[in-house]
Amino acid sequence: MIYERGKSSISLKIADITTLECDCIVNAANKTLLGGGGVDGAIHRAAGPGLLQECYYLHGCNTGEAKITKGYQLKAKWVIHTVGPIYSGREEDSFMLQNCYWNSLNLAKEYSIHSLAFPAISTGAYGYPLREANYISLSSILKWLQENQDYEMHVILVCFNERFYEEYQKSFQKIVLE
Ligand code: AR6
Repeated sequence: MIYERGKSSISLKIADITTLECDCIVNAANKTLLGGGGVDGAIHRAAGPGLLQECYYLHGCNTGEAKITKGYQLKAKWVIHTVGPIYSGREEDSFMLQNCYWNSLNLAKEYSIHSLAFPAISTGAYGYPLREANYISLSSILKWLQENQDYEMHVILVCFNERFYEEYQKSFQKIVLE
């Protein structure tokens, strides 16, 4: 656990996100929402074909926005699909990445979801530098939790390996010290 206040918490976990038993997992998808590689591919494989069928009816998703489906064969009841920015080094990248976390949390609240696991959106195929991305995601999540203090929300940040875990811890220290 790296943060706990009132009804909310943030924890870090080294895991394959598809194995988690929480209300909802977030998918780092592309604009088509019709599957891909990385975490997107893993989620579709683990959820089974029902997920892709439901995704067809969503008609894609813009960068920074989020859409929800059921979890099918996953342990998680729901999947929120969000589309991170393809890293370009421009200022709008960070705005889009913040939106991914913010809009996913808003959508989760709408569906009465109380535990939500995020992968490190955009840090794989989309090339976002890990340190910058972690700082943006943590700041955005902390701001959301502070603005929604009346709502119980447990956020799990899923790290694919130890390097991600260490980088998240460093980013958190930096934010706390600011
Ligand atoms: N569990 C947790 N984290 C994972 C898993 C997993 N099973 N698999 C990968 N990661 P990426 P993006 C981490 O490339 O950068 C897809 O093709 C991985 O180490 O999955 O947002 C989509 O369809 C990395 O840190 O997503 C899009 O076209 C993070 O998840 C595109 O990739 C995100 O890596 C999206 O690119």
